[in-house]
Amino acid sequence: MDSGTGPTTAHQTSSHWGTYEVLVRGDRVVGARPDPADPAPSPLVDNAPAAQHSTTRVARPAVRRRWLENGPGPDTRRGDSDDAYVEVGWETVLDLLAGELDRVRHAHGNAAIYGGSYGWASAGRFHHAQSQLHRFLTTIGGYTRSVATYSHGALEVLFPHLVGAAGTYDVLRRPPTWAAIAEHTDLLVTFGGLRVSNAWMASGGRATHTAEPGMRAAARGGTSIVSVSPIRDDTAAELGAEWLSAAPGTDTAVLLALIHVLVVEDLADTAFLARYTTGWERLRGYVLGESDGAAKTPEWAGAISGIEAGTLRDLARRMAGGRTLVNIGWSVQRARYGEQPLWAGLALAACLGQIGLPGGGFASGYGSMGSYGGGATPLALPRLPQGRNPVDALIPVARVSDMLLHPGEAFDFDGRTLRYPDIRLVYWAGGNPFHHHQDLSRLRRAFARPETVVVHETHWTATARHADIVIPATTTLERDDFTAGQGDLRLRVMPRVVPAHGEARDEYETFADLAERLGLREEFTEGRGSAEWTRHMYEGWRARQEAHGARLPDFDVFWKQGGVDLPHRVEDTALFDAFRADPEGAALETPSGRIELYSREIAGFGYADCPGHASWLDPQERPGTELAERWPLTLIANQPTGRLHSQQDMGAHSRSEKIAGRAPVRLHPADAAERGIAAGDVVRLRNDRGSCLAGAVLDDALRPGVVQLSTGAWFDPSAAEATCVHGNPNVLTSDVGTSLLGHGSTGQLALVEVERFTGDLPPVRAFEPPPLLTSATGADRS
Ligand SMILES: Nc1nc2c(c(=O)[nH]1)N[C@H]1C(S)=C(S)[C@@H](COP(=O)(O)OP(=O)(O)OC[C@H]3O[C@@H](n4cnc5c(=O)[nH]c(N)nc54)[C@H](O)[C@@H]3O)O[C@H]1N2
Ligand SMILES: Nc1nc2c(c(=O)[nH]1)N[C@H]1C(S)=C(S)[C@@H](COP(=O)(O)OP(=O)(O)OC[C@H]3O[C@@H](n4cnc5c(=O)[nH]c(N)nc54)[C@H](O)[C@@H]3O)O[C@H]1N2
Ligand SMILES: [Mo]
Repeated sequence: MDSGTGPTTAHQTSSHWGTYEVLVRGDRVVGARPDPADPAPSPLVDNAPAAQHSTTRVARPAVRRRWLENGPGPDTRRGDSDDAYVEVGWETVLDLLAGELDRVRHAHGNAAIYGGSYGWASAGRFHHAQSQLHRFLTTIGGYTRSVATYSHGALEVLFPHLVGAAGTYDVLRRPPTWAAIAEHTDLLVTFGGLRVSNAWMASGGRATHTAEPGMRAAARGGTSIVSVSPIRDDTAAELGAEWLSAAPGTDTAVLLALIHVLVVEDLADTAFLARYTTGWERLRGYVLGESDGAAKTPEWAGAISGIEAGTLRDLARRMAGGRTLVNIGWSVQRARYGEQPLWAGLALAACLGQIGLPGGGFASGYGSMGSYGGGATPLALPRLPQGRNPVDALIPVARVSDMLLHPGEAFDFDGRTLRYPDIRLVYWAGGNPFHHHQDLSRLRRAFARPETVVVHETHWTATARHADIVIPATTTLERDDFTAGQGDLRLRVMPRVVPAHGEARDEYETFADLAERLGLREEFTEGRGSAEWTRHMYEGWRARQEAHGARLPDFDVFWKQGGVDLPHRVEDTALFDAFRADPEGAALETPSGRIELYSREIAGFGYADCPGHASWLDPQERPGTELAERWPLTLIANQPTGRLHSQQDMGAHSRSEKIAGRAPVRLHPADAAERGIAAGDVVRLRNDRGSCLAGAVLDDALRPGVVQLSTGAWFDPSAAEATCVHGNPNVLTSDVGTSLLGHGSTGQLALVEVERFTGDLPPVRAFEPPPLLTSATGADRS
């Protein structure tokens, strides 16, 4: 392979960041360019060529030498950067892995296998890594799973209590469209901004990017935007938004103060509150300070958030004076007590009385995901059936370190007491916990506990380097698939354009061969190969669409024409309109049938970190606290502009943002000056949990006291100068949940100090594969 000669051809492909064209010469991807039909393509497509042929690609199955020599067992050296791997042939690795799965399930039961495997993997409906893994693990008797997401873990658990399960689904999937906002919304108040770079993304991709044009059209059409955020450029300058610079983690105080103004100025819609909500009197008493002696006035909130009391008063009046939409960005709930700003935001929208009106009310996700506000496709997309997992052990997804470190211990979750299973084998495919989880030093200790860690990867990520058995997976460019995201416009074909790298195989083939060794091949494959499965999935989906009246081409025509527009799209989604029209007939699935501003259920759980109504709970990690005397700057670890999470970090676009090869950290010029830091300096960020190097960028778009280091630089523990010499912020973040209710990730915020780095600069070795040895049994290489 690697000929790289001959004519260059262009081929359609798709990713979570959109549909684009790859340019192929011989066996190599030599370029990438946006789809000409996409009005707002993402620059991330430039990462594809280098990522596809990176030296970090996993070329052959590999087994960690110490595991191979010593057998399964806990190992504190798991993940050491000089730990060597032995490359072995496929027959060897499949025998070894099947034997190990069999040993664990028979000795300890299937609940001892952790198969949560959280992560974004790649676009593609059939070769989706988690779907493949979950189907396989279910076939062999089940696994401990994870529930909810890092994205909006607090929302997923809280909102069913407040608006019911269907209401929660609608909040995430059927908010007012950008077109409805342009037409109806006078004022969009968004907490956490409207980041254009975030809107490049949709899980499964999006045929064309509609969010950024939607935002622009709304702003042009007369919708005023107020962005409450610690960073000005969370909202594009072209939108003309008003920026209210707020201290991170203080949104609940701001929201409660806005409610306070509505109450004392008699602007709250008491008729709406009486008809559609329950618990208003309690919340009102709290806001007025009757229940705790502290009125939640704009002055009170101003002292906490740094926003002037007068500004908050004006804002509340403006909100009551027209059609207003309140958006709580997902980042705002990805912090300690993340349930509270959501609940307070919903309560504020209820006070305004516009929930269920076109372009008004509450939403959560504009500027967080490109599909949000882009319409809906209510009929399910084609999906690989995963069967029913017979094991009922589960964890909220961000409790992974707790689970591994505390087997058998009880924990509270959403009103239940559960017990952590005793995990012996961790199986990950399509995720990178050493990117996504908080407090990576703690995660390393947790990953030392299991007897065996198995990772399927395309690349030698930090997670692969914590595995005992590494299985090389193909990339999307090496297999035939098709994709669409939720609410997408088109189902599109993703053909194979280059041969597999090295000996990488499709996950489907790996799992089919493992199933065979465990006597379950037929159960896993149902007698189908990959090509039969993609056809079967498409045709089953087509039949369901046609039962609802659509006419669609058969698989061969679909494949040849490169895609098909999704039928049954809902272009004018709206939230809680049916409930508003008929609050009895279309009652919410809550105990009261209404929006719960006070939840007796939640109050009954007795959680100090999530009481019965929206409350200001002071997080330890915020400016002004005792901890802030030692760690005076607030780190915002938001989503990267250069890539999706850690994916393709070695790509051209991602690398173009780095400084001295490190992740860029933005500082306010005043904070930098105080510390003798100049633009382009390498700096070290520190707190009690760890340290990392990064490259300084000075920018007054930040609120003073705030530093921003996005996620996704590959974790690099290869030198003593810092826990990570490349700039992964998760060495600094805290592994504590939002609350006992939701246990959501709190990765967005952490207190830190930043200093100029003056020592000898250690190299970044994240993109070097680990030491690879050739096996004595390597003879069976195929
Ligand atoms: N501090 C902080 N941390 C955060 C966040 C934050 O705001 N702050 N945000 C969180 C959020 S919202 C999320 S969603 C998570 C995201 O965390 P992840 O989803 O874990 O991050 P990715 O880098 O997308 O990981 C996907 C992995 O799958 C691999 N992969 C791609 N295709 C395939 C395939 O076909 N097969 C296999 N086997 N592997 C494949 C990629 O190489 C990559 O390593 O991060 C969370 N972490
Ligand atoms: N380019 C790109 N886009 C992505 C992703 C990616 O990795 N890369 N990841 C995708 C995924 S999986 C998800 S879940 C979404 C996440 O979407 P979000 O959670 O909305 O995105 P973030 O970029 O983490 O945060 C948005 C902004 O919130 C602001 N913010 C932080 N803390 C606070 C606070 O306490 N109060 C207020 N008012 N504002 C605050 C920050 O300034 C930050 O820039 O993004 C998606 N989009
Ligand atoms: Mo996410």
